[in-house]
Amino acid sequence: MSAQDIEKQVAAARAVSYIQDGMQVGLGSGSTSAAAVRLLAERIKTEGLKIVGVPTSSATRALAIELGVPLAKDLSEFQLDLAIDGADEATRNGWLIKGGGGALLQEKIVAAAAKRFLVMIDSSKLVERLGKFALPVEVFQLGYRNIVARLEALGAEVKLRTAKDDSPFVSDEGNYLLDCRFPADLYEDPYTLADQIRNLPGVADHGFFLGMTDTLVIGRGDRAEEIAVSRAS
Ligand code: A5P
Repeated sequence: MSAQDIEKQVAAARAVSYIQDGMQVGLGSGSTSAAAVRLLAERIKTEGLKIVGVPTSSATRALAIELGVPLAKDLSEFQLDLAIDGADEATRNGWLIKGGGGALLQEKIVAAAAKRFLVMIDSSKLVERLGKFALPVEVFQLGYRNIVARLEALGAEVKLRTAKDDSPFVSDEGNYLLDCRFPADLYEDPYTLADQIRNLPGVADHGFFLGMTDTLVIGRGDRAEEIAVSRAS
């Protein structure tokens, strides 16, 4: 296991330790979340822990089913005690960039429905300022090149995300992902940039998660550190 994978594992273990009997839990996507789902499955087996999960992607759903983690049957409405998820970048005040795995739409819906949103990262993801990681913007396929032009007009360098065979990557919702690099100064006020992106017709959502995080759990070496975050930041 690489040093980064160990940190992901450590962060996932700390996050899973917060899951209690009877909870409804949002299950994130990506490799850190997959580690958490595996640890949760272990607790279900060994402790008889009873929980109901709400997955944030088809990949997490498949993993949970494979490991016997119970999932909510009705996904038309849910209130969650806790949601746990990874991130591609996080600041100390809990601003995130997510969507590196292409699951940001469901991740945001699930995080927003949780009383507590706990974000698990390895130490390399903690940044002073967002923006090193390209911001994923999920767009409808119809007229997506128009949106590329509009994002470029905002100053972004835009790359259509591709799959292994070089065809466009398609999200669980059938959308495309545009990975955007904006000029550094625009990240100083991510709320304004987020609104500008969100207001473009054809944008399904963007990977900024602002004012949503309650706790950052950071894997550092073989230890987990925690930062409590104010949602107002
Ligand atoms: C999935 O769309 C993302 O938001 C992930 O949460 C993020 O990419 C973190 O992934 P890893 O845990 O694999 O680093």
